[in-house]
Amino acid sequence: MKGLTKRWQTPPAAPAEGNLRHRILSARGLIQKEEIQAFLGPDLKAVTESAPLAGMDQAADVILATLEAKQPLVIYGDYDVDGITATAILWHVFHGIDPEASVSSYVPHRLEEGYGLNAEAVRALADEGAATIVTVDCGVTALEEAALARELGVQMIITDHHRVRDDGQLPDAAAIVHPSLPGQEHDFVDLAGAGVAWKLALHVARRSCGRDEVTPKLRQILMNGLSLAAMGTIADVVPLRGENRAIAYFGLRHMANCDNVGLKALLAASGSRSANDAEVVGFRLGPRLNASGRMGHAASAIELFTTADAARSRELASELSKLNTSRQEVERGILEQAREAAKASGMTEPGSHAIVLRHPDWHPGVVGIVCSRLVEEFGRPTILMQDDGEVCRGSGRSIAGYSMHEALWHCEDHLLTFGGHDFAAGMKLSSSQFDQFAEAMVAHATANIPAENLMPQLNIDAEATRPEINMTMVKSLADLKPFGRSNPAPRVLLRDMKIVSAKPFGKQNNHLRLQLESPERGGTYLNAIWWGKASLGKSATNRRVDVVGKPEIDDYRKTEHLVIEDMAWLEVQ
Ligand SMILES: [Mn+2]
Repeated sequence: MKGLTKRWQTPPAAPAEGNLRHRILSARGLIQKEEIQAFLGPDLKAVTESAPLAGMDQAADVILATLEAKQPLVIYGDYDVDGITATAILWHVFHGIDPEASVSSYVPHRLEEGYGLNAEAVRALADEGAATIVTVDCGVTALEEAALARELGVQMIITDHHRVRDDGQLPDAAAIVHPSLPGQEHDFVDLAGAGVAWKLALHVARRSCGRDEVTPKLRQILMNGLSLAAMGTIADVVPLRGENRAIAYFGLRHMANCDNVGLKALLAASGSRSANDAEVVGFRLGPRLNASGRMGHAASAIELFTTADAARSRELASELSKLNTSRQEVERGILEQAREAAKASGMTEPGSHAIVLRHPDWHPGVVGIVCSRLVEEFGRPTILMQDDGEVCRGSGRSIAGYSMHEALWHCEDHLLTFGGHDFAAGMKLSSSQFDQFAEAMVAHATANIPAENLMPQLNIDAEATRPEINMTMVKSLADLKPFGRSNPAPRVLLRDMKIVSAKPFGKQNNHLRLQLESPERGGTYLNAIWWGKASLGKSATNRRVDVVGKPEIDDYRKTEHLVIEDMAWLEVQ
């Protein structure tokens, strides 16, 4: 089915029995009573009582021995939210086990060093006397760096959740803690780096106590860490099911009581008192933390979560907010230029199924976010790069059903380095190769993406009737939170609604407020809003439509309403 702006994916054939919430759960594969109960009422035991991850015992041996011998231990992190929170989780638990322990952290510079373990950093840490390096959110493909660490006499413990190398080779480390090592898969393989770090932290804490029941102090540290793990899990966009759902659910719930001064300062700086919603992490906290890596150095985000000094934490939180504001400004500038350039290049026309552009002034730490916006706007995979005259550096984002990573493999002759996955990737190439690269990418995308796939897909959970969208039902849908990947906010289809009124609203009058009448033409109108669609305006009034949206509570009016995502005209005018 086709709407005005998206392809609709309606729920499979026979609609399930029961009320709207039941039908939504059933569309998401939750059918048995026990499954539904477990989903609606998560249990942290799913995380704390499941089998240990591969490598955890060996890792705990090395870590506890290092702490006991008071030898320097370095946590080697990453500059995104997942890596930042994972670093802070281990830092606090190790310090909790021994406040005198020599535990520090290292995070590579996003633009200068790039992602993952690098030899120069390993060498520098070894020179400074590190006895043990514990990676988080990286390292599982770092064969050479692990070999170097061994040569330098540093014990390397790798904790990661990224895919292992295609050839199956693993680094020669003292321990590898990972949820999906071939042949040693954990019951739940989709943990984020912060989830892996939290489970290791719990295991080490238990081992240090000699039993499963840890001390009250360590318990508090672990609960605070769970709030950090929730942030990493949500920000890394891993599926919010199974153990991840429990981590996100309990970590968000604990956030209001979390006594990490940095997290408190960050909540205050972002104008949120707590973060009971995954959206607060996605839209407020996450971007501020990521801004450190993109615009400055992620070390300041790690300091935020590890300092005990409240004044310093406020200073850091406000610094992150400023970096985020300048990131937004830079992003706006690139977006305007890139949008114009994309149109001018003809890459948004039929017959060109990808956008590949470069510019000398585009900030390589920000282009990835702009790619996402262009993908949304033009429905095409997009690559944007900064060209410094010699080398082009940039990022790409793709659409469902087209692997950016595979596309880059196809164009590897033109590339110096690249890495990533299906939806997102980073790459570097010599400026002289740019034109050939762009041509090859656009040709590959055009040949491999059917034209109809350029329209983004909208997955619908269930059909609903007007009376089903009521306060009681909408409130009960909140039990499905936290929403995120693999558990999005429920989306329903209402058929044959009549638009009774449609008026622009908002500061810039760019949104649309509507009233919809049900096919029975009785009962109360359904209030609805459609963000950014004021242009549809009066022409919509009196028309009949099928409409897709998310039932929500209008906080201001204290009633249920539908946040519209798309509609389809039922008759031609
Ligand atoms: Mn990660």
